[in-house]
Amino acid sequence: MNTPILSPSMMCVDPLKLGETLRTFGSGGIEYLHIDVMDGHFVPNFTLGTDYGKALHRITDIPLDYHLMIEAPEDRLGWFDIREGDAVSVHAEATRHLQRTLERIAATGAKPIAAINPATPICMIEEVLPYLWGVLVMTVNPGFAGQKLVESTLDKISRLRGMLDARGYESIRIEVDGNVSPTNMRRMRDAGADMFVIGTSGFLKTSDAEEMLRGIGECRQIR
Ligand code: S6P
Ligand code: MG
Repeated sequence: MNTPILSPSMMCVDPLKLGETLRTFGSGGIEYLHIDVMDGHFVPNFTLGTDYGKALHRITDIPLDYHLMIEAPEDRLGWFDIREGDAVSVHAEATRHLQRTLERIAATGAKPIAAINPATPICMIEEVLPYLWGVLVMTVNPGFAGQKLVESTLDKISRLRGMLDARGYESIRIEVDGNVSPTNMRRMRDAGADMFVIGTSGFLKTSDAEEMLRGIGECRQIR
């Protein structure tokens, strides 16, 4: 099993405490910063824009984990400041050209991830396994923070882990996003997830640095 890694959701960070929070993430050894991009079409909301990642790249060395909840991502990758070492996820439901899009992401030096909504079956990504660094299993319907876990996604994570391992893709990461509380994180980890988006259900329920660091420590206990 891959070592668990953490990717806190930047849309859940208090924008007035951005600098302090990034320093806390640095102290906590945070591996990625999860950037939720919503277009008002694929999901019913708008969040972080194209300039946000660019700004973060100027002030931190922590790689970005772009989560593009946008239609036709293949035409819009160039709008983002994607750097080598970043991760980029695109939704299987949002593109007619998933394989091409994943190859375009890989060509930038970033790590390609295919994302699937709770109702999307894992067979949707079966043919693109050779092009993946990770699969993002949405554990809530995308669009908003603060939602409740869709319980059926736990079994889906187990089946996906089983499929990946059986086919020799043990190194493909399973990222989970939505209601990753400490309790749910344990359950998701047991099911085979190894990359965790932490938002308001986890250590981003607070903007207090010490409390946040304690929350990060709690996540690190989950091996
Ligand atoms: C949701 C988005 C997520 C949220 C995250 C919030 O559409 O993709 O990344 O920011 O799920 O976490 P929580 O703990 O509030 O569900
Ligand atoms: Mg997300």
